[in-house]
Amino acid sequence: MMTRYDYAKEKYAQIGVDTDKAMEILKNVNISMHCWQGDDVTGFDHDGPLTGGIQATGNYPGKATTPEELMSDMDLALKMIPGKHKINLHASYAIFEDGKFADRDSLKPEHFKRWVDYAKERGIGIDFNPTYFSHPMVKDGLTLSSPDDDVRSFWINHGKACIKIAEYFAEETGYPCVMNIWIPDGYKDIPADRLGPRRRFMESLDEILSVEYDKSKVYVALESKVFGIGLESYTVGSAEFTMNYAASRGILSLMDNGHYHPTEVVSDKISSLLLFSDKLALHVTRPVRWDSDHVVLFDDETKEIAKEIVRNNALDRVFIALDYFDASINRVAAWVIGMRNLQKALLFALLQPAETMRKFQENGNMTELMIMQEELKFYPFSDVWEEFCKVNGVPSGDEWYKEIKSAERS
Ligand code: RNT
Ligand code: ZN
Repeated sequence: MMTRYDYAKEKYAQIGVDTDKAMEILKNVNISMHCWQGDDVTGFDHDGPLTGGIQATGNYPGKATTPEELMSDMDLALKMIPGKHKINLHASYAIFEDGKFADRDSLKPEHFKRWVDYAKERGIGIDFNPTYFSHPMVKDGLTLSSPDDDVRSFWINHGKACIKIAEYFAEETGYPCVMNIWIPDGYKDIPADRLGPRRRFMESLDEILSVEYDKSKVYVALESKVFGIGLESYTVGSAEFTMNYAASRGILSLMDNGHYHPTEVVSDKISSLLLFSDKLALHVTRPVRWDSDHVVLFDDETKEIAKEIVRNNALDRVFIALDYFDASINRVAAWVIGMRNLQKALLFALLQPAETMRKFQENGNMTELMIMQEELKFYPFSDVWEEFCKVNGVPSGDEWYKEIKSAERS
């Protein structure tokens, strides 16, 4: 008897799409799962509030409060996500054994040894982020662009320390480490000087990057932003700043799809970046009316981003990470939903007859292109997804939630 998958396979084969091949490719795409969804971006190195113009809202019970809890929550999530992935850490998730605290400017690889052990036991890589927020040395909302020499040098030292930690991650795990720099710096109201802070940011970054590191193991990225809460009028690390900086210094641009004006889309930016740089990095999120960092869904823009990566043959040039923090629903489920949705979007993209569609466009046959695009929405995509889950040993449908629900921390 034909299974649903057999039927889907045949249906896709009729338009020249090989479903087995698509699943094989998807299996090897790793997505970087952000640790900060598990504890509302809190970390283990401070008691203060989340600052930097970002916010996690909601008070669903069961937030992880210790490294053990966070690690076991991440394990539970990873168990429900097909394939092998990476984890993405922030410097604020340093683990201080025996109460031996180190401030951000003096963090050492040893403060991340437990994370390395975690990754090695699971055979996965680690990406990293210096943490330029939630700290008393963020003065007047400024870090690397501050006019105060002490503030700037504290944060420059933080950046340098993080490069060394990123290198340690790469060396220990055997996987390259993407180290993404994002600073919240900006002003709530109209500044008198827009150039000065940006010049200081540029010089601070140059100093951080003067540290020697192995460029085949550590990929430094720079993330732009449009505005933050309380920092609405001016953002030092704007899109123009970060893209020009990254291009001129040979580091990666990181685009977060919550960091643009609401009608601007990252999916349209990817091809331009790919023409001018070898690699780029993404934070995939879901901005609802603003940079709200909602859980990633299987929605149009996520699909469009995935299509751009797949169609441009760039799965090995784009580092994909998730970035959202929803405290209003089960946090483990939030990870699973977002990771699986991104995978679904990639699979959806892999199941398109890209060449046929490109020819329609080149021949000016936009009518047939539209028909094809619409038809594809009704192809038996879900049967291929189910099969993908099955062959990768994870529950399909919403089955996965049962175990997570029963593991809920009271
Ligand atoms: C903030 C940026 C940044 C953070 C994380 C926690 O707007 O998106 O990437 O969300 O580093
Ligand atoms: Zn981001």
